[in-house]
Amino acid sequence: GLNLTNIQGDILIGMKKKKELFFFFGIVDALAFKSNLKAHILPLVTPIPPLLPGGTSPTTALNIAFSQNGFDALNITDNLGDAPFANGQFVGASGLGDPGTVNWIPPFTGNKIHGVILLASDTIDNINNTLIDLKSGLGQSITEIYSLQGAARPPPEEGHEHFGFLDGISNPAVQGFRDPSPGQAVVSPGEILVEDSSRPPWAQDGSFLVFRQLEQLVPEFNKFLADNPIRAPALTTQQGSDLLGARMVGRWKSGAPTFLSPLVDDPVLGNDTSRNNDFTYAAPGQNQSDPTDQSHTPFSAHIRKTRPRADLGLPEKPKHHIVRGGIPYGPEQSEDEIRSNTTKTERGLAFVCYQSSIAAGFQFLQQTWANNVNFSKTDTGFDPIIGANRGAPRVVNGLDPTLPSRRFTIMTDFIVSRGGEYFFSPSLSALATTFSA
Ligand code: N7H
Repeated sequence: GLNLTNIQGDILIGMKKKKELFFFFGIVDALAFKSNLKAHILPLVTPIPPLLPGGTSPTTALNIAFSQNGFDALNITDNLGDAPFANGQFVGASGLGDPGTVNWIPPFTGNKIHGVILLASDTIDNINNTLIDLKSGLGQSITEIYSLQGAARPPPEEGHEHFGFLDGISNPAVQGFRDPSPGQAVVSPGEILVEDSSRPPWAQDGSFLVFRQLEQLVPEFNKFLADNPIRAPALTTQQGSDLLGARMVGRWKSGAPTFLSPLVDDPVLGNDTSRNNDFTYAAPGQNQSDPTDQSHTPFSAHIRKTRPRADLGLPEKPKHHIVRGGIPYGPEQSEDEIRSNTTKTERGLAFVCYQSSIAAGFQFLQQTWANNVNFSKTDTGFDPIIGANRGAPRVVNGLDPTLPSRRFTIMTDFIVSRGGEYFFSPSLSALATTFSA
């Protein structure tokens, strides 16, 4: 079985608090860092059990992860066998569809970040108090490079990302950890946690953490929907715009899947965890999905590109699952931004996901599925949400259910990558040995 007390909590369950701070640091003095880690950080690291229902979650939960440059700084020379991790995200930016690194914020350029500490709590005050302890514990052994404060949106938008859609609905269930809810993907632990014997023994129970600061141009996204409503006799203009947005994601703002509620939102369905993920894109009675049918959910829809379910045959193929644990950052839109259809203050998603292979997980989903105009069928176009064409216009097909051949050309991205890094989130026992002195 899984050694839950040895696994950092964010990996399988998420720290799930209202506020989360990402504290990015460089290591200045390796030996001092290792002894400070052992004395002051390790006791604060939150494994899975306290985060489980009925567990006693600490006021502020804490996890820590290291980049390849951090490994180098600590003189940890074992090869983790993950090429994207070894190269760092900066080198691979264009491959992910970013227009190079022109939009990257300076802290993420040049692979200068050695590690990240994730601090999650219900208030920013709690986080800041833990941060003070942490900084005094680490002293001069580190240097602070950058912090990003994430926060759940205020009610009634709590749990929704900045475009307005409920998030955190569909994550895979790891076999032997928790029972799957209907429609949830079931994956072997080795798809998320490092388990194979080709990796160093101390890497077992760890996972690769992908971090991306993804800016969302919310007023611009809303203008696109307002300008391009789906037109059908039964729909008002507003309903037509809402339908376009829902088909871009594959879910309505409430979380209801368009596959189960194709024309209007159904908030009762959206809220019902026994039904809101229970579908495969196959028509009833079919085992495989109908290769021509996108009447309910476009092949290009964000959730269909990133988890094609029956489109690749059933039972669902292993390998390309990730556990997502991001949180929004930045303020709500101002009146001025809404009026002018123009973003004036940055907001977006502090995207976090976990997998045992970045090449098979995040990188595959972004490059081979979302950015691939011929996935999962010929000429589907880009994923209209995260698909990226190095800043060039993106063609998206299948969005208009009244005319599936209608091609949309999206001139500007609604999500702008501000950069990120690849990290490894070690087990608690590895933190106590390999990373300690
Ligand atoms: Fe995505 N969005 O608001 O539109 N995502 N995503 N994502 N995403 C999902 O099912 C969003 C991003 C996946 O199992 C939902 O939990 C935004 C990246 C996967 O059926 C919504 C951003 C990658 C799933 C969004 C963003 C993924 C998923 C529905 C960036 C990987 C589950 C809620 C700002 C490369 C698919 C849910 C499944 C769901 C949005 C990024 C992947 C609403 C705004 C970079 C695998």
